[in-house]
Amino acid sequence: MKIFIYHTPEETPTENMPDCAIAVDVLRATTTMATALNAGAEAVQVFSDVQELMAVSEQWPADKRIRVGERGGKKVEGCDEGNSPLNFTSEVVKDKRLFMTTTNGTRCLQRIQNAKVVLAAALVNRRSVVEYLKTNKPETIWILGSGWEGSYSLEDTVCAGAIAHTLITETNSLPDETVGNDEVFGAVSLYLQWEQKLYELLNYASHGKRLQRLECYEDLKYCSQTDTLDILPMQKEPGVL
Ligand code: 3SL
Repeated sequence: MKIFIYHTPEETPTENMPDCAIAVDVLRATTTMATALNAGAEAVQVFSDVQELMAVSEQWPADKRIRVGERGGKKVEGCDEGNSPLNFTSEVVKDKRLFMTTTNGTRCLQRIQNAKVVLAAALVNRRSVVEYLKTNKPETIWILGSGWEGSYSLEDTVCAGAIAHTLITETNSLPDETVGNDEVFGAVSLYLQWEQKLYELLNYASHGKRLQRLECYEDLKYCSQTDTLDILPMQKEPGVL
């Protein structure tokens, strides 16, 4: 296995897709996807564009769909829900499809939709992702941070580091065998420094501060938890997990 970490979708190569590509958006898109699927959602279908989301979801039975839209941290007008993972309880999502667009996370998934296997990861489901990788041993693994509009996100890097560190240590691998780029060393070091204080780190992150300004304090707490959900969001067809 060779692990490569890319901090943003923009930095990620567009060719030679890996055996397994993993999108990370700890705050909050991939945390929300994991939460909704764990609560029994039928699927999550991602869009970069609100108009397209509205048109495609219109073809779906109204009682079986939830339109999820976020821009700048706020709910998009006309959607049923914004991007707070706390709203996606089984009462809300059971057997329904989420039609979802967010500022960065859904775009990140679209960037890698042609990889052989596409997963969505967050801190909450780190263990499930690591177990999948340990069992299936994909030859090349890309872990992508969603970032914020093209720039680096601390919370995505620490999650990428958490996945890489756990995988490397639990497979007794040597760095020369597993580390594909320098970003892996940086992300693992970040994780090792903050692993006991992830909530604090998320509050220092620039998007954490943006969510504080929007009074999403409980979301920050929820998203900073590690290994709380036993769920592996995996793409079934391009753009649908
Ligand atoms: O950028 C995204 O995809 C979102 O996760 C951002 S927010 O946390 O919903 O503001």
